Amino acid sequence: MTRTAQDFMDEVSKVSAHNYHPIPVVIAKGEGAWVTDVEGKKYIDMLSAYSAVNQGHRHPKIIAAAKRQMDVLTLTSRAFHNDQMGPFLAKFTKLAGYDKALPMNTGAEGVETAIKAARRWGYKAKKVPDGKAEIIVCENNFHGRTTTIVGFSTDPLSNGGFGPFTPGFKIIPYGDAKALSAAITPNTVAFLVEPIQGEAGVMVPPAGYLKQCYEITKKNNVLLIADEIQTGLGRTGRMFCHEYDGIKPDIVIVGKALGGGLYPVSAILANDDIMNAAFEPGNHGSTFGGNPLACAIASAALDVIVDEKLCDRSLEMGEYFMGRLRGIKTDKIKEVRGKGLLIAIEIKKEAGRARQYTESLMKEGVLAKETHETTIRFAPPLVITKADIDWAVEKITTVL
Ligand code: IF1
Repeated sequence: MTRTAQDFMDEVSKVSAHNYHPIPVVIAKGEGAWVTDVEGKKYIDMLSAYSAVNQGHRHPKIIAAAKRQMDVLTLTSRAFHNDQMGPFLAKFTKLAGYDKALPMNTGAEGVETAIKAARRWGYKAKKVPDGKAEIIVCENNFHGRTTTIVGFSTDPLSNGGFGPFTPGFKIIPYGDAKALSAAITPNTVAFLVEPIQGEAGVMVPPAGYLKQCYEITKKNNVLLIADEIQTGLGRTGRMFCHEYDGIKPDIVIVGKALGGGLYPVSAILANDDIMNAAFEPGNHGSTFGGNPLACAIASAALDVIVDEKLCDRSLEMGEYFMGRLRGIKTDKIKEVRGKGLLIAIEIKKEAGRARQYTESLMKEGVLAKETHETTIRFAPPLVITKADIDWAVEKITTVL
């Protein structure tokens, strides 16, 4: 007897920890911007695994690169060199405009790597007294799930009961450059910020915010660390969202779509002054970070973004999509906001809860994910077509 979606969900409920409350769909296949469930129903993917599938599901060039590499070499650890890491990092650093990159696996590891880099730089280059380094972060941040990272989260759901936490973090309001100025002390080594806060509800800061922050950090010999894990690699209509502010953060953290939708690959980018101050043989690493399979996949993932002009496409399709959403005639929408293909509909409080809408959308064949009570987020693969968007807007209109 074939198993129904309900059978799969019941099984997960029994054998898996209950650390998620997924939309009740069981996906079995994906291609481009579309996925198919175990019962053969097709859906448009309006989440892209939180921007990890920017290139679309199973992009043929990325799959081919992975298969090629799997047939020759997959893992060596960093105890030995492999022939894929150098070429990948050369391509990546040239594209991003930094001297060096340090590859890891998940986004949270990338963030941890940036925190370690900033602290070491602070002690060695800025001469902060030992053990006193401070890093400034923002309210409603989301940077990952490690104990250090959730320790500076302001979301009780993320860190409740997981303490004690790592000291050395100071929290300021997001989007407020004056608050950054006021929070800096002689021991501040870095300001860690998302160019757009994703999990907080696609919160786009005031225009020029990052530029102001950059100027403040430069004046005070503080590093600006941009967490571009969700906003990077074309998602917001540029390769990196910080390009809108015409700045170059001291450290950029990249993840998600760097793995081309099939493998966890993250990295930090920085110039020699920081990388050389921070790292020496033995003080940081990862068994899987920089492995040849990851590097072959990430290299192809970058090629697809460049060759298929996915940044321009994201900008163009994002503007079209946002325009169409703003044109929906309904009294339920409070605001449509976003940049590129990172978009949110804020529904009015009296219109119910976002979750009702994402579940109704699922029944109509549109997979989106709510965040908090009143925000529905839309972040489709950047390869999405205008026809796909039109199809989705029709369903979204029906639901709203
Ligand atoms: C989950 C959220 C999104 C991130 C930024 C670092 C990380 C993330 C800006 C850590 C990860 C993911 C985690 C995933 C859901 C998703 C998410 F809702 F939780 F907040 F995208 F909005 N910096 N975000 O967005 O990267 O270690 O996960 O690779 O279920 O926890 P990771």
